[in-house]
Amino acid sequence: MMKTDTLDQIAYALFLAERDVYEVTKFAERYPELTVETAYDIQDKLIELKCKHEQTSISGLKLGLTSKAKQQMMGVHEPTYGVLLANMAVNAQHPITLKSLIHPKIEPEIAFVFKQDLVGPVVTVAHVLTATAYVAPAMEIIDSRYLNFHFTLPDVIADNSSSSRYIVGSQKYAVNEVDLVNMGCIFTQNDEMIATSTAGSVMGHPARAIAWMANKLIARGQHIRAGDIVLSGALTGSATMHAGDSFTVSFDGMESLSVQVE
Ligand code: OOG
Repeated sequence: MMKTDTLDQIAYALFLAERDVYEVTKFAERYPELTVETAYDIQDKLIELKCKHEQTSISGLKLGLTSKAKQQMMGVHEPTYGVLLANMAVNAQHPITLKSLIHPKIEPEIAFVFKQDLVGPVVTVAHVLTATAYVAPAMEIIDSRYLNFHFTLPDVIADNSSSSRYIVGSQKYAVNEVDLVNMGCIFTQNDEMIATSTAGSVMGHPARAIAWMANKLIARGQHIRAGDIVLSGALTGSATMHAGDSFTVSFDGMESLSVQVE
């Protein structure tokens, strides 16, 4: 068992690393007793700190490491989730600044916006689809607070699953308007195609990743709320962001979404 004080210290160290834009070393090496459950306790504490100090609130949730491409890239073989805050939302109309970020990467995502609460423990793909108001193309900027983006599963969970910023397209699509298994995805950087994928690369169906999370959340007394935005996890590996880059994600049947880096 780890002491509450230690959990508070880790949460605060991660909070400061993000606020003051520097890397920290992994905690799992120093605290071999750090489990996945304890890591989610740290994540909760980190979110509390961020809501209080940044005067923001929870806007939704994100899944991480739900596709083979991402699991292989990061050497972690289980999905994770994290919390999205209102101040992480970025408008695609404006160039994105990298000033306050450590070593940001960007990846294509599908956003689900909920019209009903979704409460585990027996949530299925069908329940997720019924509770969804709409889906939209999205991108997530991840920015691990760990040195060289290296972490173990508990480390990345404590760090809110590397969450940093998110961008959601303005066009909304009903779940039956798009093929959430076979829909192709093309990810381009500076007009060059860097990765392709299909919606089903996320656990066979992105709604399956969300069902997995809903069934995990209930064990912690939490659930997906009506109005929440949920990112179902990257469909491809992530791309390192540099000043001047542009990124576009194009899904079959959805309007493409582009961002420009300042
Ligand atoms: C962990 C978060 C990954 C995704 O969608 O796979 C993630 C990381 O790679 O830093 O958000």
